[in-house]
Amino acid sequence: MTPSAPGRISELRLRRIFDSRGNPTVEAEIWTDRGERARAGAPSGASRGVHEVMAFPEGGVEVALERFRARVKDQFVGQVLGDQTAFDTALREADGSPDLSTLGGNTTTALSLAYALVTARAQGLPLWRSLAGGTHDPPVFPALAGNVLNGGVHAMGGPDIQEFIVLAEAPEISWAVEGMVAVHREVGRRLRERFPQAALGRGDEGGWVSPLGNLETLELLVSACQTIQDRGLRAGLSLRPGLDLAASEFFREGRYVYREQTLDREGQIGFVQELTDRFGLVFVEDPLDQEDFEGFAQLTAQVGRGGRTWVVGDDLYTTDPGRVARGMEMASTNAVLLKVNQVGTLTETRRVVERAEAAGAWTVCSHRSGETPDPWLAHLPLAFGSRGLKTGVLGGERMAKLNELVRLRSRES
Ligand code: 2PG
Ligand code: MG
Repeated sequence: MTPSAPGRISELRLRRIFDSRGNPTVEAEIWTDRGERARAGAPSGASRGVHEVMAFPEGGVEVALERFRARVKDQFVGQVLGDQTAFDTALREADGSPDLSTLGGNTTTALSLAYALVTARAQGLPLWRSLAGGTHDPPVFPALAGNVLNGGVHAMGGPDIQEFIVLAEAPEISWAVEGMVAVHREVGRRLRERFPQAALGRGDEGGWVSPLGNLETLELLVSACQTIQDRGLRAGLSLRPGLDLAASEFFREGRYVYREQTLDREGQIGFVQELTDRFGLVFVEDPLDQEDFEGFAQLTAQVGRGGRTWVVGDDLYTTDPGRVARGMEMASTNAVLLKVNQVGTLTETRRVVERAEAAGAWTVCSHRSGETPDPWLAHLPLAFGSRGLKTGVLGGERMAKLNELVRLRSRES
């Protein structure tokens, strides 16, 4: 970031908006003394890790707005653009609590992003280039992780496993999008065939919700991926299956309680390993409870070797630099999920990227189940050099990120 970037903040606003689930969240808007303006909204999770910062202070969005007026609004006027670390540090200080429970992590996330965006605008750069220090390198596009079937707390009914994912990689980013859409459609077609009379729907992230159990849902996903892969839509397009188990959501008193079975820790590790081997899963997120660094390490040693399968920590880490450092030391995972509002600022998210990178682990930037139509998420994998972007397949708020990638690609061509 260039400290000599032009301009200063002349005005900040925070307002209440609604996310894709209809829940209230916040959007920040920042103006500069040279007339630039940018705004950013913050998303919200449903399967939240216990170590995430507080999205809002006690009392919710209204209290967040009051605290913003008392602690940020006037105090931040005059700050220079172009120093993200200084801005984010000042936000942390204005909050003063370790879990951001004064301002709320969604308030700081929206402000941190609005500041990054207005800086980029002032520099005449796309967000990702600005965050990458004004680099002239061509962008490297991520693999896409798209949610094809929803379960757990993202669906009404459906399997216990939260997300049945297709991991799409292609020489052209728009081919990867097409591939994910084709798998989603194929699954829809098969569900209709199998349940001709049933009312079928979609979950919070646009994936199908079906009456099938965990294993049958996975079989359906795997077979649909194979069918579309075999169709050879585009040269070099790879469509492979994965899961976000979000296992903390069905972990009760030391056991993993599924509809069909209850497993202890060793049983769960064995079960996930078996699924991974049998179905060729390439992406396995939160296979174990969020406190089980050791269990993650056991599984990673078995299925993650050589990067065969991405073992991804989400609730395990909650984008917290300290927890990621611990996981990297223990080789708990070979990949780290990044959600800015789990930790509250871009600066701390970047710190996590550095920790993961130093350990040779990949990062995956991620949406939340309650999203806004903002496209800023699409810039983060390019800025941070992340190997993946997890942002769903269908739904306007998901497609907004995918279309932004397509736009960034066409800008380069
Ligand atoms: C997850 C996310 C996004 P939520 O668990 O990875 O898919 O869900 O936003 O509800 O935490
Ligand atoms: Mg997750």
